[in-house]
Amino acid sequence: MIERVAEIQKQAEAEISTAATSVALEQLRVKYLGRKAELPQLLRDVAELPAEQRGAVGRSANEARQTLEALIEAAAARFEAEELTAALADDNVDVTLPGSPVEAHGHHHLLSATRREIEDVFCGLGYSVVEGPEVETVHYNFDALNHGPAHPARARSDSFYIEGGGDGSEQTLLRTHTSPMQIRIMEQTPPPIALIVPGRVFRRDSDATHTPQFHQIEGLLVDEGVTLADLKGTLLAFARAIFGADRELRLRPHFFPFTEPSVEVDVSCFVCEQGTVAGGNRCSLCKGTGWLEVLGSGMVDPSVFAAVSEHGYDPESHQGFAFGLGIERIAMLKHGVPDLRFFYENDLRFLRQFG
Ligand code: 2NL
Repeated sequence: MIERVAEIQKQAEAEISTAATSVALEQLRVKYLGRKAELPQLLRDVAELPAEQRGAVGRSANEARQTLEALIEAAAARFEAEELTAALADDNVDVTLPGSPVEAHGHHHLLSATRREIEDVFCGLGYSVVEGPEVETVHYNFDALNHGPAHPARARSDSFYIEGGGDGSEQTLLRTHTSPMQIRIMEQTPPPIALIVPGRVFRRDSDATHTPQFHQIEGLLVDEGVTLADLKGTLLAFARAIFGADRELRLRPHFFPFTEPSVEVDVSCFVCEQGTVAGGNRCSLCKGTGWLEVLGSGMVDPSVFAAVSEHGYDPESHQGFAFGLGIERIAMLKHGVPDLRFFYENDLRFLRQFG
């Protein structure tokens, strides 16, 4: 029996030394040390041997088993190290190589792209971009902005009022413009200030040129010694950045509750020469006038400053200008969009033209 143990050990050692992979090695472990293998069986049978043989056979079989176990363990450790090294070499990534980014899918909606384009222009002029709440109080939306008690926009039929206000708390509504946030900023920040407020606004209106929800950007600058010339220069920079370097501006007198004087601002048409297109025909974009109305504006009315006078806004020492524009209107003019409703219908054939 002792010879048989030696034979098994010799054969196993030879096979273990030539095993080429950890899988092959595992097969050898099962073959020589597994439950059904000869050597462990031999060890189990030792108990049945005559007493004088038990010691010697048991010892040699046990030693053989331990030797083989140690050999297999050593070989397994070697394979593990080799295989890890190989896997690491395989996986070697040079993180300094340029990436291969996935191709971009989708793009901004034309209204978002236009808003960001306008934001960029005013950021370049040193303005901050600020956003505010869509549900506002009557105080911020109307009173502080010099909208008198009889102003038509206050009517239930023109604005979206939120239920409530009957318990003595202030009546709220969906903001009809983003200027309430400019009042909030003046309450928090002493002059000088320069900011624009983009955002969604709400009016009870619905036809080809009005939707109950649209997007606005309002701007406000307050400092000492600000004049209408500053307003015109600022808006000219805006008009040239958005509509082209050759644009001119025209200011027409108008009325807004929160500015005095107030002006409507036209930009010179960018598809024609003074209303006439090639061939002598009337320009269809500006209707032959040579001008496109783009926004409303003016010098901040002293009574608006009165609403924030305890925050450092004194109309004796400070002046400001403000303007409001519709993002939809700017996008329609610039890209020739014929109907406001295209912006909200989510027809991909429309949206994808502006990718
Ligand atoms: C338009 C043009 C305008 C303003 C908005 C404003 C804001 C403050 C003070 C003074 Cl906090 N004015 N905003 C000024 C002029 C025009 O919007 O077409 N609105 C109906």
